[in-house]
Amino acid sequence: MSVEVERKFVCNADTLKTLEEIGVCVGRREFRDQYFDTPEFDLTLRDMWLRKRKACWELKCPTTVNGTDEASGGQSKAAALCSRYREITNLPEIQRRVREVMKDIREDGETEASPSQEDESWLSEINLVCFADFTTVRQSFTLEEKGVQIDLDQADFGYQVGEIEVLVPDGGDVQSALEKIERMAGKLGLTGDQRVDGKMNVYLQRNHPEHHAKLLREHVF
Ligand code: V4E
Repeated sequence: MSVEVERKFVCNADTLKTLEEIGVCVGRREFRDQYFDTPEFDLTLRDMWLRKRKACWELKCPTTVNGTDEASGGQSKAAALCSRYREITNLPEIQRRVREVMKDIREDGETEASPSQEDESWLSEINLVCFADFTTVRQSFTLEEKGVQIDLDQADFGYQVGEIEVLVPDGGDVQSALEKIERMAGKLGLTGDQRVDGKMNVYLQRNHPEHHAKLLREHVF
């Protein structure tokens, strides 16, 4: 399990020029994301994001422990522009965590973890449906700062966003990841002091405005 620390940014012509000057493009790929939740949005209202990308499952969860942010030591202005999520990619562990949220729906514990990535019966067992489905073309860059990746995403619903990302292994140093991201933002000349919307934020705004409004009210977004 690792923690993904990232800062989104708006990539204008100047930022792109700087990125091409100081970074190396390491690839361009296209992927489809499908996000799942109950019809009542039990997961996303808890800031839990269940996704299937290229046949791999991933659950992103808050890094908070008992309501306290693990990285709260360094809530500088720059850190506040970053998000931190625990990434879980092990399917049985994903199913265990999702079932934990749904335990009031299936308390008898009779559903076992599905043995394979292909067997998707667990989704309907716990009433999960796809609420977002979109494709992204992603261009990735690396720079001399070790462990930092920059992605430029173009989603098929007409939204473009950049992100500076550092993956911190379990027990690793989130604070130093935040510092790396801040340095990188400086090198790219990013001056904005407002959080930039991610793809999902914009997708929900356009496709599920009521749920988007609820996520704002609940301070998930
Ligand atoms: C919506 C959301 C999550 C879903 C994944 O979002 P994101 O990491 O932006 O997607 P993507 O395609 O860049 O994934 P990657 O390839 O990096 O794995 S995870 C957390 N949220 C909620 C959220 C939030 N509360 N605030 C902000 C600014 N963004 C997202």
